Amino acid sequence: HNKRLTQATLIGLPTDVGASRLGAAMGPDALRVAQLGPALERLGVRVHDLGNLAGPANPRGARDMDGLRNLAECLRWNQIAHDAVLQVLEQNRLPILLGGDHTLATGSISAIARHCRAAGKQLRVLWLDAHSDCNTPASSPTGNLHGMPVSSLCGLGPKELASLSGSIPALPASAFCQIGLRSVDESEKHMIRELNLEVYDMRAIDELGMREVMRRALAGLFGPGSEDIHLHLSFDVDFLDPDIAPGTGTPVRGGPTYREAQLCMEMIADTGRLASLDIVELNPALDMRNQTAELVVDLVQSLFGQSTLMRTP
Ligand code: Z70
Ligand code: MN
Ligand code: MN
Ligand code: MN
Repeated sequence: HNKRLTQATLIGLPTDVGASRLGAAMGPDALRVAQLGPALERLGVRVHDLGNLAGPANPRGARDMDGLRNLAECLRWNQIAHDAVLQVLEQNRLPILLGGDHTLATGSISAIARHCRAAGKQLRVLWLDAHSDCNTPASSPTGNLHGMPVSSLCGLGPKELASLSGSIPALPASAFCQIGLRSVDESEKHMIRELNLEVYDMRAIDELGMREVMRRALAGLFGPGSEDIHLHLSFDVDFLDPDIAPGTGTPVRGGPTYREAQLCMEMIADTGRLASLDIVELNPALDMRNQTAELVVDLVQSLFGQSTLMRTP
């Protein structure tokens, strides 16, 4: 049986400053209403909840001179995310960031990269998303910063965001693996090639099956030599098919089914290497009776080792 970190800290970051639709700011509370903490406790995880951290309101601003929306507020929220995640890692606990929009992954993964650099650990980031989130200020069609965290972390975003980890780039592009893509801007297609990002789009999932995609994505995370790898999961709720997960701001049809998503989470759990998690882009204002939050909690249980036939600790 896998030994895993059993002390987790929930960090609520209620903001939607990186998105154009309002509502992701209510994500943390919807996850609490869906009993995320107690669900993890039942699996033997000791859960501490920091509550919702405070940050700037959403000014609902227009695009600035660089074409960006709410850069100052995004930067502040990402500093808050960075500082909270770093502190939790330094306590040897597993941070679970409750977003909030996906810009927050810039702060969270910057802290994780900083922590891994200091601890001599290798970082692997699984990015589950319908989108590639690798626009730059120059390429973005929308100016929304939740479309740029991957390029920021790879050193190509707005420099205030790109420098949060104390080093540019925060991590090598080869650390990323993106799964579930089905809405990629032309500019992002170019960036995926430029960065040589490892990507499994929906076509790859259809052709290879989720099992083979995850086998490839998780290669090197099992057995001897993998102890020094920190596995981070950045889970954008719009990864899931909107038929089962309507509660998100930018749904794209043709996503993973319930069963594919469960297998994905179970295979990540099997590595025993998961050391941090972002749950982002849950929008309760667009949900139906909290079903998307409940689905996310169900999937997170699999991610933390819930299985049909194996006993829970
Ligand atoms: C588009 C952009 C995006 C999330 C939408 C969409 C980006 N590529 N990311 N929803 N999570 O605006 O850059
Ligand atoms: Mn550590
Ligand atoms: Mn995203
Ligand atoms: Mn997305």
